[in-house]
Parts: sequence; C-alpha cells; structure tokens
Amino acid sequence: MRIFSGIQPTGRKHLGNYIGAIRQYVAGQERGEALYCIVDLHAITVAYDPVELRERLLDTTAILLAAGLDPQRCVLFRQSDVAAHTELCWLLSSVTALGELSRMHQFRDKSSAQRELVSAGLLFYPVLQAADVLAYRAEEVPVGEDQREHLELMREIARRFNARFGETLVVPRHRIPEVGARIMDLQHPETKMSTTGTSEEGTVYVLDPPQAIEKKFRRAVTDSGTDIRRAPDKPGVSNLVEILAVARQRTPEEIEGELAGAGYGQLKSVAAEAVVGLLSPVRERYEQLRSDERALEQTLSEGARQARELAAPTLAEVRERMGVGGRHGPG
Ligand code: AQP
Repeated sequence: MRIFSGIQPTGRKHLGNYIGAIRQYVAGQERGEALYCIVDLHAITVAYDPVELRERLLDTTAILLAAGLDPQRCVLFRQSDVAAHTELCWLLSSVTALGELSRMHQFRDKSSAQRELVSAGLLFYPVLQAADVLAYRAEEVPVGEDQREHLELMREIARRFNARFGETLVVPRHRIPEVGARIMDLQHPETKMSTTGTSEEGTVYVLDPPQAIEKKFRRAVTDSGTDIRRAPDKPGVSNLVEILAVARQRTPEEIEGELAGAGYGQLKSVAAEAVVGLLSPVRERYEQLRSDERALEQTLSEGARQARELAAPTLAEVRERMGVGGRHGPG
C-alpha cells in the first residue's frame, strides 16, 4: 500500500501536528511504502519571509527525522524539488470547480486573516494538495481532522478526472486517528491548536523545553464541575484526557477510569508529565540532527530523486490522456 502525506515547513510544529499527523507518519513506515513531503510551495500562499522559509524547512526536516522517520524506510522530500507537483496541479485545475475552491473552510478562514493580499495560491491550495497525493497514486493519506474537507475535494478531483479522461488516478482515502485527530488549544479549548491564530500559551511546541510544557499545562483552561470525563460541555477536560491517552498509549476510557475521583490539578500535572516524556526524546534528537545541514539536504535530495521517479509515470499518463504534449513525451 502506498501512503502519502504533506506537512508545512513552519518549523514550529506543535503537539496537534505531532499527535494528528507526525505520529501516524512514523507508524505508516511499518504499514506500507510511505512518502512524506515538506510542502514549501504551500507555505508561500500566505505572507512569508524567503530566508526564513529555507531555515524552517530544515527545522521541519530535522523534527520529522527526530520523531522517527527513517529515510531507509520512507521517502522524505521537499515539494519544490519535484516539478511534477506543480505541473499536475495545473492539469488538475481543468477538472476542479472554482465554486468548490472558494467554499473550502481553510480558504475562507485564511483569506480573511490576510492583511495585504489574498493570493490566488491560497485558493489553489487544495488543487496543489490533490496533485501532491495523486502524482504518486497513493491509497492512503494520514492527516488530522482539519484536512477532511480537502481530502474529500481531492477524491472528487480524482473521480472527475477518471470519468472525463479514463481510469488513471487512484482515489485515495484519508486516515484520521480515532483519538487526537483534533487537539485543541490549551487556553481556548473550543479552538484547534494551530500554528497561526491561537494563543502562544495554549500551544505546546514539539521543541518546547520541559519547563515550558509544564507551565502551559498548569495554566490550561478547564471547565466547571470536577469530573474527569469527556463531554461536549467540557472541552478543556476532554482535550486533556485525549492528549494524556495518546501520550500514554491508553484509551480515553482507561484514562477516565484511572483518574476517577482525582482533581483537575492532578489531570494537568499527569498530562504535562506524559507530554514531556513523549516530546523530550524528539527535542534531544532534533538538537543533534539540526546542526548537520549538509546531511539534511542530502536526505532531501535523495528523497526527491526517488519521488521524481515515482511520479513520472503518472504524469506521462495524465498528459497522454489529456492530449497535452507530443505523442512521445516531452520534446
Ligand atoms: N490541532 C490539531 N490536531 C490534530 N492534527 C492537527 N494538524 C494540524 N493541527 C492539528 C495536522 O497536522 C498536519 C500538518 O499540518 P500543516 O502542514 O497544515 O501544518 P501547520 O500549518 O503547522 O498546521 P496548522 O497548525 O493547522 O496550521 P495553520 O495555523 O496554518 O492552520 C495535518 O495533517 C493536519 O491535519
């Protein structure tokens, strides 16, 4: 089975990214042929600094390797190193409806947050995302809950292409974890933990030192009442229970059972301890890996070489089916 997922090079990956996505990437290496792409071309759709982008891309590469991605067992590469993504994005735009793109939640949220320019790239984001996955004929895409809508559109694009031009693309399915698919901000537990748009104190970063993690959990917003159980009117406690369950590799029900009768203070302190235990080894490995930029670049360029080879047959077939280019490939 082929697995594909992309992650933005924001550098400051948070606990939501780790639990919703990165943890699944690591597991994916055992289950199939896994490809993971650091999507710098997606990052340029909002305001950004070019010098910083390169740095953050290497930070993200080092975080992924530190979390357990192994270049011997997966293909790890930079999106802009493989031209097939942008070419396929353009080709797929012919079977993508403008109305669908403008209705996407992410586009609506992010476009209203832009101060100077709402780029056309932001609107096109899901088409490029579809191209990322469809170029490799991946069957499964591990993501967090927030990407469900984009995945549905991707499936629709693949189906529409196949209906219009003949069976060519694989219609992928998402893999959203049962627990931890939507980690919430510790200060605003009704809002998703995210790189942009939530509070610094409510966002736990993968590279936060233990004291910072402990402080953020200590100050986490809980709810009225005293019961430790998940419920729609208890977003703060529900979030802490889910985080603790993932960090301890237990079910949320087991956590609720274990902590029955304990107070919120204890829930926060055991959650902090478990998350420190989860993230500290990643931070320590990151420190070692990040300093060797040549090695990081080498890993990415070897990954890109493999990715180019895997994407080429799909691109050739898509061009052929669409009647684009010469009969015998690019002139
Ligand atoms: N809070 C979350 N809980 C679970 N999964 C999450 N993901 C993101 N937030 C949560 C998943 O992480 C993967 C990578 O997301 P990305 O490439 O979009 O990275 P990001 O820009 O750093 O993620 P954010 O925080 O979602 O960014 P903004 O602030 O831009 O909205 C995806 O699989 C995503 O589902």
